[in-house]
Amino acid sequence: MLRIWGRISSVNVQKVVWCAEELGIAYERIEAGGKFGKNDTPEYLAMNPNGLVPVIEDEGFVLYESNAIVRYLAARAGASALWPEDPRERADVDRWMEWQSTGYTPAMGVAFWQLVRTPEAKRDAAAIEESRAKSEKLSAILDAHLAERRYLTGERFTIADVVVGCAAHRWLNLPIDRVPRPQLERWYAEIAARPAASQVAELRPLT
Ligand SMILES: N[C@@H](CCC(=O)N[C@@H](CS)C(=O)NCC(=O)O)C(=O)O
Repeated sequence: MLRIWGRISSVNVQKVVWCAEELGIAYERIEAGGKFGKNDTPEYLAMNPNGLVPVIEDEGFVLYESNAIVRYLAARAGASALWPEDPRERADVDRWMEWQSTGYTPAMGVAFWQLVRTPEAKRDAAAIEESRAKSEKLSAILDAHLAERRYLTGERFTIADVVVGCAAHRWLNLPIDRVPRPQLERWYAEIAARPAASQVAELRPLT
């Protein structure tokens, strides 16, 4: 059976769990990272020398990096609807996955850590504001893009919606003032209502 190491409060673990649920893949999730620790043990570092979650093990095949795992699971299930085979359609999905991992999630990372994981007395207001402003700029791009289509890459739900959806979940639940983004919120409400998203969507407040 597929094994997933990682705490469900991790945005990167959420992507993998959501994807496995979408694909109907049976899995066992093992708590690791954060308050659960384990990710600094020699056994864990042998699977992922970065000591980060998630990691999967699938019949002896070990893989880390959440977006690579999500792609692997879609390919393993032969789920071309979730990760299209047509080169241009696939590139569009991949583009949004890159946008999430290199842009959107890093932009909101500081605000998340400051507001959710740092005691109020130790917070850095300027750093939060910088992170908020960057996240708003990217949220505006997402909102405008979603005004033209139901899902990120068109009329079909794909793994791009899973990974950007996890980042949007984090942004839309941060205790921070946000500019209303009707299209982003409309899209997020639709994908968060999918049964496969329940473990992600139920995480309120963020932990
Ligand atoms: N690029 C990696 C990033 C993984 C990552 O940063 N994981 C964080 C949680 S979101 C982590 O392991 N933090 C340490 C911990 O939870 O103990 C991925 O996408 O898998």
